[in-house]
Amino acid sequence: MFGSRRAVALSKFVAIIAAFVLFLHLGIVLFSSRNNTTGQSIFDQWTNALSREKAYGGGANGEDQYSPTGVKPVKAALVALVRNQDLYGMRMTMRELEDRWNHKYNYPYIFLNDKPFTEKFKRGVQDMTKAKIHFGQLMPGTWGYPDWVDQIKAKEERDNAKYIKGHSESYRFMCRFQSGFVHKHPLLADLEFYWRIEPDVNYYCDIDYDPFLYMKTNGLKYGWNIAPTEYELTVRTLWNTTLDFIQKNPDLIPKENMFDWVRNSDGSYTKCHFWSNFEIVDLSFYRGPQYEAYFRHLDRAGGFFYERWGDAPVHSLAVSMFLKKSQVHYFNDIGYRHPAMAHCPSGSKERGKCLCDPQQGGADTFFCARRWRSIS
Ligand SMILES: Nc1nc2c(ncn2[C@@H]2O[C@H](COP(=O)(O)OP(=O)(O)OP(=O)(O)O)[C@@H](O)[C@H]2O)c(=O)[nH]1
Ligand SMILES: [Mg+2]
Repeated sequence: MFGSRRAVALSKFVAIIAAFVLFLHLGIVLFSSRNNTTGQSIFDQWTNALSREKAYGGGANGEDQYSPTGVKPVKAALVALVRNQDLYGMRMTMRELEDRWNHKYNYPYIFLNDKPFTEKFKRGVQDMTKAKIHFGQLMPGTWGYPDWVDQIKAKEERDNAKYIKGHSESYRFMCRFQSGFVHKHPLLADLEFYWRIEPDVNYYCDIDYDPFLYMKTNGLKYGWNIAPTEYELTVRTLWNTTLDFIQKNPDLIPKENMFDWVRNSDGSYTKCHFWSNFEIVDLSFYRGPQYEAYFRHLDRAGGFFYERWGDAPVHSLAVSMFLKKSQVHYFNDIGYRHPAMAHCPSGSKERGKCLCDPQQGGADTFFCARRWRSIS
């Protein structure tokens, strides 16, 4: 009896020692083994992954994921000017952006408003993301009329306007703010890039990379997705006011630019513009002296009120005057819809990552998208 108990204890002891030796051996093999492609030991890869996580703020799975509160590789945010009543439209946009992209990247949101945000709005949007959200009101003087604008003339234009949003005063304040001031808001002061978002838009496709990082790494200044033509009645004098700016400021216009995108061969305006409800921009472009001088020139002319100049044509004319085509990126891979127009990337069906039918998108066949492809 006693002898067999000793035998059992001895065999247990031997089994434990064997397991320990085996474990030790496996450990040595693993830590010293070399990976065929990188030449790094698994130990090296593991410590590198840890330090990458640290740089990106502690993302769980390496460089493609960043923690909600941590430092990101690009100082960037998703930015919207928005009203309290746009809560549910904004939640829809956020849901799609989070599902397709930002749940892995956790870039912060910045919401701006000409009125104080309600608690309901703040809670309602925060429910949609684990990323940080910053809420801000507009700086004085950035919403409304500059003192040189004749408000009676502006009202006459609104009363007689026969074009979309023509009767709206606040829409004009919005366009002027987005053209001249959003990039100067203190909440954006530390940002290198912004991605403008709007309520009620769709993001159809998984985005498996960081577009901010892509733009920064490739020296890109402006990213777009849909490019329609502008309604003539809203920009009656914008082209001539822009030509006047060019004539008065030849030193600000670089030799190499993409002005042929907006200028027809007979010198007239193509009215092509990047639809700015989606845009990813290196903010140093809007903050720079060329853009600032152009905005001031336009603002003085009063066309935000005497017509209904939109921030989209204003941004686009600036991009065309001041940037080279190689600094501007067509985010052809981002499936996107803002009411009235949609872009569904071709090949998305094969990739199986989009909730749209490439046949029904259509935006990459628009005149301005084709013209974009044709200019050098
Ligand atoms: N705070 C604030 N935001 C506004 C105001 N007007 C428009 N916005 C926001 O500015 C952005 C553009 O306004 P929209 O009304 O979407 O303009 P749009 O895209 O030309 O027109 P839609 O086809 O109606 O979408 C949206 O994010 C709006 O929420 C306003 O008076 N106050
Ligand atoms: Mg909109």
